[in-house]
Amino acid sequence: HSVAVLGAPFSKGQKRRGVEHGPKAMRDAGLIERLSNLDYPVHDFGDLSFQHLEKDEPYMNVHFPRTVGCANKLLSGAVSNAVGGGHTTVVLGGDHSLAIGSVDGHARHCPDLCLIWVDAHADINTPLTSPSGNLHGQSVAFMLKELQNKMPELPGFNWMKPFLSAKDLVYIGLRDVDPGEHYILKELGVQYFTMRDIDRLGIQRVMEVTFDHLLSRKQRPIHLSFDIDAMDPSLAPATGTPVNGGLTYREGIWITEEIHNTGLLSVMDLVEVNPALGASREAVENTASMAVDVIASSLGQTREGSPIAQTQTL
Ligand code: DIR
Ligand code: MN
Ligand code: MN
Ligand code: MN
Repeated sequence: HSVAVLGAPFSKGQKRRGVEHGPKAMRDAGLIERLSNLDYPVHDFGDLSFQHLEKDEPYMNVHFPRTVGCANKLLSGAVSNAVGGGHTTVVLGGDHSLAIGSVDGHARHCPDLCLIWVDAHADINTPLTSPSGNLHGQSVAFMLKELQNKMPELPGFNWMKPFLSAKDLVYIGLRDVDPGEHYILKELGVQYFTMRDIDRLGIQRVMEVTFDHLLSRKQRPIHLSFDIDAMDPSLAPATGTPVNGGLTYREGIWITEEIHNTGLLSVMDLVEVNPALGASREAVENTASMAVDVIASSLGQTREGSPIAQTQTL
């Protein structure tokens, strides 16, 4: 097994500048060295370069549709190539709209994938329900087959078709869901765990039910889309839309350790680290370091240590 790292310095899925520097912040926090300590080769493919589109007027209420669509088309191809090359692939965001291309590219190679979305937000607004017009709050709506007839045709998106069923998706960490999103979640019967559910059940049970829901019929590749704002803002302050009452450090790492232990993680996104938004340098470094811990533990870094690493030093 090998790991591919792909930077996606993209920010037009929302309106705050700075999130395009997320990949650099995570690399500066030692991401590649940390992954090199695990026991497989790491290929850093660097950052993609996305096109600037001069004319990209809003369509309905949606901002930068052509720019976001075009960037996601590029990312989809890159992720599809990396997965096709046999790599477990890590996409560094960038804002969460890039999950559209990341999951699409993954699905081209692995049509039976399932999706675990760890986020304070459901990102399932349609262009019609979106209160902000930001595409990072709509990513999942572009993927779902069940929402096809609720999605207007957006300029920039004619290269893709919805590919995911609502039953193949689980949310963890929700605590800021818009009314239109709540309606969609209920109507489609999506499995989701809010922070309240985590309080009630405990994170261990939440992960058991998640895997029951997604994997009990058959083992299949997992796409983990991890928005750093799922974590409590005390741990990850440098992000665009922080919401109080998030995951503790130990809940966050439990989620990723359990996903690693399935042996099925195929692609992960780590998004919404915005180094321009920390109140201090320390706040930015803490956020990037949290993101690196989430990625490393998704890929097999353990809290109990590993026997192989130990023999090498003896
Ligand atoms: C809000 C915020 N639901 C929207 N979404 C965010 O704009 O649709 N997602 N921040 O991460
Ligand atoms: Mn290789
Ligand atoms: Mn998100
Ligand atoms: Mn979010």
